[in-house]
Amino acid sequence: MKSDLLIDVKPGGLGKYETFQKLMPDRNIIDWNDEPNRPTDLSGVNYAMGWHPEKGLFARMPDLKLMFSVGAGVDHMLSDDSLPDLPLVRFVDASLTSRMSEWICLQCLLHLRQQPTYDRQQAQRVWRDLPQPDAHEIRVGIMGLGVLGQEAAIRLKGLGFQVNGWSRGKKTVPGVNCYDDAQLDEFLARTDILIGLLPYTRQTAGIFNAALFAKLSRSSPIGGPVFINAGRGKSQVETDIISALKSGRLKGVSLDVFEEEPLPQDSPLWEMENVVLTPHIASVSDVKALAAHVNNQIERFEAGLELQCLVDKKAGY
Ligand code: NDP
Ligand code: OXD
Repeated sequence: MKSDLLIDVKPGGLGKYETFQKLMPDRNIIDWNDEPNRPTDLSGVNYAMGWHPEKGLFARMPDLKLMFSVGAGVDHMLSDDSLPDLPLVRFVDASLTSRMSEWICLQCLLHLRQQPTYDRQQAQRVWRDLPQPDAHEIRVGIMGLGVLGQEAAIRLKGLGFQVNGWSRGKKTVPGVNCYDDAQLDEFLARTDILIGLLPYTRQTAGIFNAALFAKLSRSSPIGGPVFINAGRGKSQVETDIISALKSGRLKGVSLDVFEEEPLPQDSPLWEMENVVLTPHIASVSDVKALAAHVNNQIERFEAGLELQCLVDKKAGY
């Protein structure tokens, strides 16, 4: 039997550790969610994977060599002060990237085609058409031009939108106007639909706030700026989003992530106009792809090869 892999994923998160066992029959897979059968001694565990894992859990594994995040984001792991100083591998995969691009394109098209208004009209049996700009008149600005942001940019280009992107270091993406850290104001002034695909770090905490919304272009052909966020909820200030929607500073929003998840029942966002909410499902990790990715990285590690998708823990993503 090869060394243990411990999986700490709450039910409703992944919950299918059997997929891992099937792919790695000669490894002892510990399902940390199976409380009655949890081992007390965690020696022998060389690999551990989590999604919002119990704080302090990874520090209890004296033989741990490699850590995995179930998702692309790792803020849920790095927030554990006791996390061992070991390599951390995040999830990067074609299905995850594709799912995110689908969600982003869907939201951009919903706002371009004014679907929230037509939904309201349908509920009231109102037959009324609205002026309709074309995609090529709309400038979409993506904050976070990483794996997910770059693919979304390319797909949005394919739909005819003008696409701009902003990241810490300047990127080169065909057909996309790329801006770096120092050019945020310039980037925002040219944005009609703003997309958040940033990781949650000290630098990005609360970045989507009233001051930032005030810098967005005021000449959007769809009647005002739209904010779409699928990065992390703690990068947005929801009270500022609500005020901006009320004042008309924002025309609409689509949010998949929230400061607190699940979104509290008493949040005004639930009932506001031009607000599209989804429960952190923009891009869910596919369990088979995840198991293959983890297995592949463990095999690389054991063969002495370089690991892929390593997190820069200092940068926080
Ligand atoms: P990457 O690490 O590939 O990309 C992150 C991007 O953000 C990079 O372009 C990076 O800049 C940029 N960035 C980070 N910090 C800053 C900063 N302070 N200022 C400017 N730019 C910054 O991540 P992914 O694209 O794979 O994923 C992005 C995030 O999406 C994840 O961290 C996660 O939070 C979220 N996510 C949400 C999902 C959902 O279902 N809602 C699903 C999957 C992911 P640079 O390129 O210069 O390093
Ligand atoms: C992720 C997520 O980070 O689903 O992968 O949020």
